[in-house]
Amino acid sequence: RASVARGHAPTTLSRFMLERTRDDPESRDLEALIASVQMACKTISALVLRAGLEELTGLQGETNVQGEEQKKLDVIANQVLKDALRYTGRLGVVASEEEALPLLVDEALDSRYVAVFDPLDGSSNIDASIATGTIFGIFRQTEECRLNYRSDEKDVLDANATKCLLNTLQPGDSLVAAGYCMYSSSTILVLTFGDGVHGFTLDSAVNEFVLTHPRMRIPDRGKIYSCNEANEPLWDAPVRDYVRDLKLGRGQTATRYSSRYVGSMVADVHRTLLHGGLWFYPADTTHPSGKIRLLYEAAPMSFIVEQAGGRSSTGTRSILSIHPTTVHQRVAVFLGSKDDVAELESYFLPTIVAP
Ligand code: P6P
Repeated sequence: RASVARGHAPTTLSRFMLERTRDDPESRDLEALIASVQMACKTISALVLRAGLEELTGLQGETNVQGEEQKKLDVIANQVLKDALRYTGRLGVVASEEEALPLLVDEALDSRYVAVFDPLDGSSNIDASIATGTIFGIFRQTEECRLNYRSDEKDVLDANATKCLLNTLQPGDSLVAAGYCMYSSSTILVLTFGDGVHGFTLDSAVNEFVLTHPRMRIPDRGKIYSCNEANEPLWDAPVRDYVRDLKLGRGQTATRYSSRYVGSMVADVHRTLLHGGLWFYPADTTHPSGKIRLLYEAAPMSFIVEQAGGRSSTGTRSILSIHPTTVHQRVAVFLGSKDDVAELESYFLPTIVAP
């Protein structure tokens, strides 16, 4: 693993993006967007690290569109990301977990992209210094949505811009880039452009993301399942049967799985990506459509896991194929090693009725 200490130039995220655009000038706009996202992630990482020292823990005293009590850092992280994206000029619209509706970015110069993000997922863990993360996805706008406006014009929403705001609702299959930044014992930015997954660790000595996990691949099969078991009585029977069999060693591998659950999606998915297994948040009687949001949590994470050779499913269909109808739409999520997801799906198949 490259590092500055050994005296040879490590591959930083900036250098990685430069080399990409050298081979593919089309991706130059994406390079500018990723440069602003990485700047925002560095800022959020520093804020999370100092949360306890600068009284940034605790509640903002307001609730967001989800009806959830906003943490101070939820609001700050959302503003940091919007500010970072504000003047890239490459982005016309953003959708955030912390915003009721998609927003026009302040300046759009023939911008062809839309960004969706959860600025600080798992923020309820901040006060306990447990891992949290930023999740983001980038879609291309359609041709007629190559927006051009200055900040003093964006209040005059013409019909085209309004339509472009609605064009945020795209399926995960349409993502051109997705990633997450995990704020934990180290700060790791993992991202994909649809041609493999790469992980970069923040070297605080030089404040650069350094390539430490090139071409990440998730094992085809793992030995860990990750879910909130307190909800077990509320699950549908196929999920209950699947977990019971994993515990008893009655699954396809005839080995007993271990359980790991942080309760912060970015941390649980990152561990699953590295060690394999299955992370899931099923629908249940209190969350009939699931808890995880499709547009800016499930879809970007599914894109990353599938690009690393894994799979993602609602239990009965691919998550990436679902066309969102609302910004904050929720979905049941099972994602991880492809053989583990396939085994889970087999519990949802209608039982073959004996003739
Ligand atoms: P529960 C955090 O609020 C989050 O959206 C994900 O990060 C996490 O996986 C999930 O909710 C945890 O939910 O119901 O287990 O606390």
